[in-house]
Parts: sequence; C-alpha cells; structure tokens
Amino acid sequence: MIWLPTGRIVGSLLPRTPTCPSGLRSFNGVYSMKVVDNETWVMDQFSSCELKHKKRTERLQTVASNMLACPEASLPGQNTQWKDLKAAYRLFDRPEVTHAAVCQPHWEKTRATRPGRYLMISDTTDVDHYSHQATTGLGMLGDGKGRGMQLHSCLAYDCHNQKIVGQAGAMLFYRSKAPKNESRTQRLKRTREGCYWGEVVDQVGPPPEGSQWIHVFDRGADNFESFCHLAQSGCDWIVRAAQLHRNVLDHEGETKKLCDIVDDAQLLGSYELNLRSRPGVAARTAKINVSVATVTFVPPAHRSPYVKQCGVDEVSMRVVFVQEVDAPKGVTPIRWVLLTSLAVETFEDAWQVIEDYEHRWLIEEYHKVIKSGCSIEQHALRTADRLEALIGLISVIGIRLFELKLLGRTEYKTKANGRVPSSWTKCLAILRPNLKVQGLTVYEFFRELGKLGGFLGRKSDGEPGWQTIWRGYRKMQSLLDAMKLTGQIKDEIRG
Ligand SMILES: [Mn+2]
Repeated sequence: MIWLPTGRIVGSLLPRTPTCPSGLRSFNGVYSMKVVDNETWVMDQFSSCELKHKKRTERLQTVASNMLACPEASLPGQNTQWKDLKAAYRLFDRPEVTHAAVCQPHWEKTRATRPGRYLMISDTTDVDHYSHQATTGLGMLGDGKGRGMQLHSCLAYDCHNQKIVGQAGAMLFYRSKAPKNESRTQRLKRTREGCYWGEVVDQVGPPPEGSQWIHVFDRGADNFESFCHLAQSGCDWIVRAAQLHRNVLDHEGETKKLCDIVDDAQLLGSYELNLRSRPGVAARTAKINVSVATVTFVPPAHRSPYVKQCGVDEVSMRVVFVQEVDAPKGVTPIRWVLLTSLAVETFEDAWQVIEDYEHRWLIEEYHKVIKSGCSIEQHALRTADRLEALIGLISVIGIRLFELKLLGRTEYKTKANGRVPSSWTKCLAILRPNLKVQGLTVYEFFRELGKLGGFLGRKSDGEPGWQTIWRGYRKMQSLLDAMKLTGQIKDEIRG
C-alpha cells in the first residue's frame, strides 16, 4: 500500500495541515477546559496535602497563591511581607514538607482519569543550581562542573480532549562523580539513571478501569529493566529505541540485531515529507517508509538486581521502523525506531504510534515552563532537601501555567465568556478601554492579554510568546488584587 498525503510541516515526521492559527503542533481540536481563578485552583491542588498540621497546609496554599501571582520571581519577590517570607522558609525547612508530600494530592487527582486514552509522557531534565554555591547536598551535572539535581517527571495527556491532565508522578535524583579507574561493574552499580523511567512507571501505577495509559519514552529509557516495569504495569508503551545493535529475537525466535530486523519487516506504506532547509542541509522531499515487525527482548548479560528478581524473562513487542529511503548523499536519513506494546497491523495503526510519539514536545515544553516560567533554578535555599519540596510546588504550579499557555493557543473558536473567570474579563475591559471584551474567543482573550504585556499584534508578529502573555497576566492580576481590596470584586472562591 502506498499512501501519499500532501502537506507540509517541519520538525515533525507527520505531514499534516495545522488548523490552529498558531500552528502549534498536534493541537487542532477543542481544548475543553474551564479556567478557574487562582484561589480556587490552589485550594483544589493543595488543600489536602498531608503535612502533619493544618496550619502548614494553609501556609503552603498561601505560598502557592503568592507564587502563582508572580511565578518568575524569587521567594522574597513573591512573599513581599517579611512575616510571609519567613513563614515560607520555615515551611520548606520542615521534614514533613517533602517533594512527594507537596505533590501527592495533585498526582492522585491526575491519576484518577476518566475512561479514555491517555499518553503518559516522561522525561528527565537537569535542574541547575550552580550559581548557589552555599546550597548543600546537591549532585553533579553535565561534565561535573554543574551542581544540581535531575527531575524526572511524567505528564498525563488526554488524547480525546487534547489537554494536559497534570503531572502523574515525578522523582528527583542526584548524579555522583565517577571515581578514578572505575570498573564496568562499579559503573553499572553507580549510574542507575536508566532505571528511573521504570521507577516512575511503578509510582504512576496501573490505570483505573476503562482508561488506557500509554507511556511515551525517549531513547533514555531503552533498557531491559524499563521494559520489565512496563510489562508488569498494566499500561501500554511507546519507547524510541536507542541501542539499534542490541540482540533481539525475531518472530521465528532467531537472534538478530535490532537494526537488521528492518530487512524482513513488513512494509505498511510510505509517505512524502517536505523538509525545510536547515543550516548546512538543503530543503528536500523525503520519502519515508513505514514498516513493522514483532521482536522479543531478552535480558542482557549484566542483569540488574531488579531484573534478576522481577520474574520477567522476555518481553515481546512490535517495532515500528520509520525510515527515509533514497536520501541524498551527505545527509543523515531520517530514522525512528519505535518499540511499542500496541497492536500495529495497518498503516493507520503505525501512523497512530508515530503521532503519539510526536507528543513528546509537551514534556519538553512543560520542563521549559517550570525552568524559565517559574525560574526553578533561581531559588536559593540552603539545603537540597528544602529545594526538593520547592521543586514539588513549582512542578504543580507549572501545570497551571502550562495549561493556560496551551489554552490561549487552541481555543480559537470558543467564547471566553464562561471559560475564563468573569473577573479576568472585567479587568481586561478596564485595562483596554477600546476593546470589546464581550465577543472575544479564548484565543483572542489571551492574545489581548499578550498585548498588555507588550505584544504588538501586527500581521507579521505571529503569536505572542509565553513571557509576553505572562507579563500581561501579571498586570491584570495586580488590578484584580486592587479591585478585591476596594471591594469591587468579591473573592471568586469556587466561582
Ligand atoms: Mn530525554
């Protein structure tokens, strides 16, 4: 079967025509979310945190509200009253206030998915605290000069409603320096980074009745241990293969290299992809073949303690090869090798797997939001333990910011009225007196908010950036606070 869709999109393996004016990839449906005001949202997320004292949970909510009002500021910038700042520091200093304790209610809320199909997209990111030399307990980053920790988080994405559900689980870990003359066995014992993927799979757990969860992992997760966790999780998976030269069993049980399986894989179809020019690479139309085979993974020679005791001897799955053919000389042909538990019989099935994998930009964007939007790396606390709890708080706040960001870019048909808090529209009307706020769609609402933050909105300007929208949002927030003080707007708790 040869299937040749027409279309043009760059940075994606799938040609498709975006219907969203911002051209934001993979979001061309309705993003159905009602935005509640900050107070209600904070209460929903944090009021059931178990911190061993009611007052502590209340303080966490205050710190969270202050953070949401100006997420990019430091703790002193967010808690401008001395007593609030001291209370915030005291809060993070408590042994009960841990990363997991802060995030637990949010994780549980996220995991209680309604029946449907969900992607569980995970990735690891460095949280660099190099500039804070005084902080103790940090690990190594990069080439050994950086100091900080690694955040491994799992983002749940609702395929049907095309929206972020929340963070379903996360872990923080520290990398240690390699000792001199380290042996292979010692190194395998020390670097356990590949295993965090599996540990987060266990933490996230099995889906509730009627939900299908598909873990979407990049090449970092391609190890036998991850597949053992996945096979026992009750979830499906799509993992991009990293080790193409590893030995696997083909459908006849013969040992072969993974990359050689492609020769006998079943060709499902092919398509053409227009690629824009990049520095050093000319624009081209790539012809891409999609084929599928069944493979069985067997334990490696060096088995980790987990693999030894978990009772999984082999894991069978499909492998989808996305391979550019007849690539011009001198360019690296496009190649994606995706390992999946999903049934792949037809071209459409394979298409679905590729499309699911392409949602990985969401986790990268989420990590960007918490790192630049919430300045996660700017916070100076004295010990790594305190930072961990703060990172937990920021990860949950980041979900809210990320949702708002996506919302502004997708709901270009729905009216803002009834979707965003009425106090927000009221404020926008005051700040932009010539604007008719009543008929605005959600998309236009966030665009106008961007204009408050300095977005000019000329034809050639494209879409307002995240930071610009946020500047506008903060102007609106200040007015909102003032109006609440003077009694012009009542607190919209549960509103
Ligand atoms: Mn990664």
